Amino acid sequence: MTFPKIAVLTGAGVSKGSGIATYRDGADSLWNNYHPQDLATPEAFARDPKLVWEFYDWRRRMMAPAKPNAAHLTLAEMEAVLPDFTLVTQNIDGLHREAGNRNILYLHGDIWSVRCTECDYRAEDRRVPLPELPPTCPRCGALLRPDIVWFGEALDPATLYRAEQAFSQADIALVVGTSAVVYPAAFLPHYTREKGGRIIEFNMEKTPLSRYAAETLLGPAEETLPAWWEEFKKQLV
Ligand code: BJW
Ligand code: ZN
Repeated sequence: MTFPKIAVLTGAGVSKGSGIATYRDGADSLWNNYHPQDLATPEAFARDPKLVWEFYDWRRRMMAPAKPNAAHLTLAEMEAVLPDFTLVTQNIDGLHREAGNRNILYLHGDIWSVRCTECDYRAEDRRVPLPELPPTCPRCGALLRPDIVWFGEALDPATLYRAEQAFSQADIALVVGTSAVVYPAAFLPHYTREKGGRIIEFNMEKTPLSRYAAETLLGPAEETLPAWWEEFKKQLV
């Protein structure tokens, strides 16, 4: 039997069922309450690193108790079952790793990692709260920053390349819980379609990608994704 090649792009909606606020939908979403240009840009960090770190320390406190939900667990099972499966996430919360996925491409970085603004120091740091804000580099004493990709910053080219390859080669692109407005991430599913593959979208509502999708399954991904996978698995045996 030949297994289809599957590439998955996830966004904040996949973690909504774990209690983590999304960026753009609804009154409790992050950018409805904070201006990204004040907090999630290199300019904001240069202007006021302490304020930016206070924001991320607060986010880390919100995310620390969160547990993977049924959508994350389904993606971990898919990785275990499918020989050609790539998970690409825009999320920084680490819940895919906690669910058991091992092969994850982080497009926008990881909130549990810090890196130096001057030298090449980079390390995992899961302390909540951080003892000192803003934290400084143990190697050279310069400021540390969250190891995430802010607006206007380039994504890691090797990670982006691997993601582009996976979507170009996939028979099916699953797009889960993303508003599909932030680039270059939002372009990835189009590679699959350009090569004759299908896009299947899982979201609460339609997005700019929906018109390119073979199907948009409306509803919480923690319900629709496990249900889709249960049906899909039947075709594999
Ligand atoms: C559910 C659900 C449930 C709810 N089940 N679903 C014009 C055109 C093209 C590009 C640009 C442009 N102007 C500017 C740009 C560039 C910019 C960009 O794309 N901006 C757009 C907003 C227009 N992009 C960049 O700057 C990127 N870099 C870049 O382009 O570099 C160029 C360069 C090259 C060389 C040198 C230098 C530069 C970088 C983008 C980095 C994004 N960073 C962030 C912040 C991370 C840090 C932090 O968290 O603080 O990443 S922004 C934010 O958005 C975060 C997310 O990963 C990203 C995507 O959001 P996502 O995941 O889609 O979340 P939401 O909230 O938008 O959507 C949630 C969805 O879930 C909704 O659809 C809900 O309906 C759904 N949902 N509950 C299923 N239970
Ligand atoms: Zn350093």
